[in-house]
Amino acid sequence: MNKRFFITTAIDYVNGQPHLGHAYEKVVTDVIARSRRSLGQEVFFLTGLDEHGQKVQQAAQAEGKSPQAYCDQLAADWQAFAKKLELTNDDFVRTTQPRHKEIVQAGLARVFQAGQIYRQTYEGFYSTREETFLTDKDRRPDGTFDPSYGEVIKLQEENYFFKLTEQQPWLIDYLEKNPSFVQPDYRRNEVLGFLKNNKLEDLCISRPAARLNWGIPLPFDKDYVTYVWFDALVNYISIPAAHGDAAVLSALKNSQPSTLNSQPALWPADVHVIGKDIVKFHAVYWPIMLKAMGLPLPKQILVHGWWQKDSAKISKSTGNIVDPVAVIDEWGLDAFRFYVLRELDIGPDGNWTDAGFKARYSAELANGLGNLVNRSLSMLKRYRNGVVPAKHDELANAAAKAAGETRACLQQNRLQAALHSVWGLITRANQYVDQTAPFKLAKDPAQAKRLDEVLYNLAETCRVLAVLLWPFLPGTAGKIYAQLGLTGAPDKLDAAGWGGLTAGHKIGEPAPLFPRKDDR
Ligand code: ME8
Repeated sequence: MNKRFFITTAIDYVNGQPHLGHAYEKVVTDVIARSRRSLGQEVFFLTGLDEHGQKVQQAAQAEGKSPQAYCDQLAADWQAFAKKLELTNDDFVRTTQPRHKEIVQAGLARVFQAGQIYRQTYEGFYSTREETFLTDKDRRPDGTFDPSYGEVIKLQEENYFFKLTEQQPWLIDYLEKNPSFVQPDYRRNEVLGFLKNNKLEDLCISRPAARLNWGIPLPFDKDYVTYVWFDALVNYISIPAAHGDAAVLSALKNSQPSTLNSQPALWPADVHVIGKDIVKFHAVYWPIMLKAMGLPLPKQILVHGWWQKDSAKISKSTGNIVDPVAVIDEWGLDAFRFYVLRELDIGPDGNWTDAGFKARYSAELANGLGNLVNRSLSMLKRYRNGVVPAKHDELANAAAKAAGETRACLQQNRLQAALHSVWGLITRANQYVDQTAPFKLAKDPAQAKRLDEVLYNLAETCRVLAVLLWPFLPGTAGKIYAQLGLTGAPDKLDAAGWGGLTAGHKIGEPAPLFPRKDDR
């Protein structure tokens, strides 16, 4: 059975509506998933929601709802949001689903049996707001705890702990031997620095059910629920298990391989796309958990940066937000997808400004891509009745260069660099229109052959662009294809080879792709 390219996003907390940061991560992951499909790979793209925990329990109580009813209502909004972004996810996990809970319990049972989980009394400080234990190391220089922790109380409580300390040496070794495990490099170096300079403390993985009951019961002690990360991270294997993944099922459910051969293999994941704030959980806790469960590690953790707006933190309370739905409704989905992907490489932090958004819309989408496609196809329609002339290769090299670079970038998940290359071709083709001046050639019957050549080069460049753009701007790519009178979707990179349009083919109706907006 072929292994599919398995890519995941972080699963979002259901304690509010989706914001720019969530949208960005999901779009990045979608572009990688589409790229791999375009490159000919079989893909499984997973996203979803993280629904347990104290915050959800409290928010539900405040609204007089059961936690499940509260989650169900918000999950509908988040699933609608995934559709709004035109994500091509193959499944949508909710951690309250039985298929997930079952695997969390199987994983915990396995790690417990392996002697990696123990019970101990904890005595110390506890932040109820952040649901987290604190130590003296968390104090600020003046001895107090950061106000973001809210009330910090002294607590004595028995809990279950997952052994991490003894795992530190092999993990350091693994990170050193596998440079691509955490990307970009500076994130890997941060993880290595952290591991080399700190002793890992064992991880508390439970809360007494008497205090927090909105969680998955520990299979070996029903008075406790598992807490946050042992629940959330396991989504990356629970959904493969639900789809019959042999590796996960044989590790956690002792299923016989003979009964498991009808499904595509998913685990290990090829890429976990996550934000910079949850690197430690993915690059330190998750590998140790997997090893304890007898499963191989994911191939890569790809870490993106955080968005700010107008150089300040995005925050609902201060009103400094970007509402992705409002932007999409006003400017179109592809304008949103383009801005976030073109503006920010995967890694550094980004800064959204409305002026920057409008500038890119106007220069790169309306005047760049939109203008090229619209004038190319309109001239073909006007001067040749929409019929494609004989093949000609003046822009073939430029198109091949862009296609080759784009392919190489997509193979390495370098999305911003791919867009650079594609826009190189757009700029070249727009210059070609200005240099060859087809509107002048059209006035001179002696130049008819030259006009045919120019029109072919332009129309064929538009076709190649549709193929290269499909992972990024699927709607726009589809429109270009339709305006060219081509059927199907431009969803295979192999179709980017020069010469796809044949003489005599009749194109469809040209229409503006990105209407110019008046900048008042
Ligand atoms: O952390 N810019 O959920 P979450 C870019 N449930 N990305 C951002 C961002 C911003 N301003 N704000 C948040 C959780 N994110 C856990 C994950 S995974 C097994 C469990 C990103 O809703 C953030 O970095 O707080 C994370 O990758 C994702 O949004 C979900 O964040």
